Amino acid sequence: VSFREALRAGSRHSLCLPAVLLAGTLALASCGSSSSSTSNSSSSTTSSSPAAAPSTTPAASGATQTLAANPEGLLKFDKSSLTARAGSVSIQFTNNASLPHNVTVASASGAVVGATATFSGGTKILALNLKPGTYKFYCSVPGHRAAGMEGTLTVQ
Ligand SMILES: [Cu+2]
Repeated sequence: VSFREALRAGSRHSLCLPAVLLAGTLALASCGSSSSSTSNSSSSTTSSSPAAAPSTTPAASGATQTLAANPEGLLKFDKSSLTARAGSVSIQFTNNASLPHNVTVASASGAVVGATATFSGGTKILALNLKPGTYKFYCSVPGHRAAGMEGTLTVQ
């Protein structure tokens, strides 16, 4: 085997390299889209807070659910589950982080039933009319839901 032939073999080999790299990135890219909704099975019997006498009367029928984004800017809500009665449901969402967030509510099938605007600083109320069922709430800012900004809203 002459040196020239070895060189040629070597260059042919290095020609293959970009194709291998490309295949690698393609494989990576297809891996990234495979994270579907993982339903963490937290038994939802933690919401029965001791009946603290309500000093303020909640507005009409639907009690207001409160939810807050992590004030330090972590991609988290302060709650991973909410429970409400069917009918009018209000979610009072506070975002004191400098990072803009929203709250989006979707049905079990993934259909969005309502969302707040995306904002930072302050509180917005998302008023919905919901039938009994299990819903998801999440932040629809790209990447935030995947990073953990989601939870389950159970409507009874
Ligand atoms: Cu967000």
